[in-house]
Amino acid sequence: MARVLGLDLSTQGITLLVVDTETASVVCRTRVGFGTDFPDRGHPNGFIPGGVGGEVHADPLLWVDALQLALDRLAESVNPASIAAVAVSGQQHGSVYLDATWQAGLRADPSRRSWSDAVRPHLTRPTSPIWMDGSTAEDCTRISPALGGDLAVASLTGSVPTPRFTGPQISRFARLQPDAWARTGRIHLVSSFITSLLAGTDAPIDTGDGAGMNLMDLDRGVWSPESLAATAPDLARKLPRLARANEIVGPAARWLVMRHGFSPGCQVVVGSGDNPSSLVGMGASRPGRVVVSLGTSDTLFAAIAGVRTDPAGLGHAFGNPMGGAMSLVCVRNGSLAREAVRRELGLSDWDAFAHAMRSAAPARSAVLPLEQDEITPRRAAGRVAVGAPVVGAALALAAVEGQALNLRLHSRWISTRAESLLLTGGASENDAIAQVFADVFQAPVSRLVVSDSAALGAAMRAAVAGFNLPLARLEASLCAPDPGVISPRLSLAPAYAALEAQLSAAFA
Ligand code: ADP
Ligand code: XUL
Repeated sequence: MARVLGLDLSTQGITLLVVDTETASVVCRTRVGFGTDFPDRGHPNGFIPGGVGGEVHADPLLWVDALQLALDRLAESVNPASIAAVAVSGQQHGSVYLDATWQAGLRADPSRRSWSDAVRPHLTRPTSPIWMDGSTAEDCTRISPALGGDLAVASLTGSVPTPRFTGPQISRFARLQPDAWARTGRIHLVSSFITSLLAGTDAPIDTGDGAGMNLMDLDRGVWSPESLAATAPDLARKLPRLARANEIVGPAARWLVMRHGFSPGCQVVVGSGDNPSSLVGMGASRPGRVVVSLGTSDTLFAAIAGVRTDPAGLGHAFGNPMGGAMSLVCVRNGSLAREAVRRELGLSDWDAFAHAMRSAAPARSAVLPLEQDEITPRRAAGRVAVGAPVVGAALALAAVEGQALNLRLHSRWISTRAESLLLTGGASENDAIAQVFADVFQAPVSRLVVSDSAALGAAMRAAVAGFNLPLARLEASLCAPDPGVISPRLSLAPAYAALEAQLSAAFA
């Protein structure tokens, strides 16, 4: 019996899913929260609080320690030696900066030191900028003209120069810390960094996650020499190679074998980003299905035939791990903004939040709660309110309506009509929130029986790459929809169309 492991390192934690490939079923789920399991580290939501000038960084050593804890927890319920292949999904855009000898650290004797002790001396930048970072506006402005302007960058790389993307992040680091830049020999994305640890060797970056850097020629799936030259000196030498998402990186690292009980024959498959992985885990890697993920960020994505870019410069095209491309819209103020509204209303849990939502009249008003500066649309923190004034606990409904309308408005460029919406991410289990997405998009909303779509997609990639298993067979059992479909209330369509128009006007 072959088992595969999907590992998702997201903003707030790590989720592991073990899938039995014969029965195509999930046999184990394990989770470690960066804030909940490591309260002493002071990063309650997985990133370092209090960054200035738009900086949002995380501690890569916390990721490494959490990885070891997650693997220890896994071993409490599953024999790790039964796992035949593993693949990683990582929060996109985050980057780790290492010296040229870091591979020696990967090969250090696992019986003597922890994984983080082995990595620490090789970090040339102690912290990692993540997708929430907005500190690189100046770098985006520098990169753009050298490549013929924003739209030329979008048609080359899939996105206009975007502050959270890794290229602008690299540009800022090289500009402001030239000595540390000179010491840097390798830059990894979160997905390729964790994959490197698991394989004990320097792993490539897949074209799904690589597209989130403003450095890759999206059509050809290779690093763009012009983008590299416009970003930072000597960059080509510091990047791993690019690979297709079904490549095997190698067998399990000595660490996995000696410390965590994996079989030396376990194959490590190339990693990918959390959104590309989630596309696979939702059974949506062929065009026709639209996914909304309500996690720390709220995203909407779909596989597309051919590459399409957002003329407004806010949406993105990434590589689809199963071939072709995907479109994506990402809103920064997702779950943490909903949590802030919940706190403000003094609602003790999500049931109370859902009750407040159901007690208010729908489609009267919309409030976009921007706790942090927003990226879609680009707007400073604050609230944008349209429609009737909102009083008291009605804010719970109006805020979710504002978020759904904003996602609808900014995904129109994808021009794939959502015949139905597939919902995933932490907030998707909330029926009241799911109802708002059904009503605003005027489409039935389904969720899958397995809710950890990014970890599931990684496990499915491990099964396809490791055992050549047909994707359709895995999808048929693992991506089964939950029977509880939520239908849209058709009578609300005109009122939501009017609110969407008002929101659009408020952004103009
Ligand atoms: P990420 O993958 O970005 O780390 P998740 O998809 O795991 O995030 O989602 C985590 C978020 O889900 C939490 O921050 C929490 O606000 C939200 N969440 C969890 N359960 C619910 C619920 N029942 N209703 C609304 N939000 C929820
Ligand atoms: C996508 C994005 C986020 C991160 C974190 O472009 O920035 O969705 O992948 O989940």
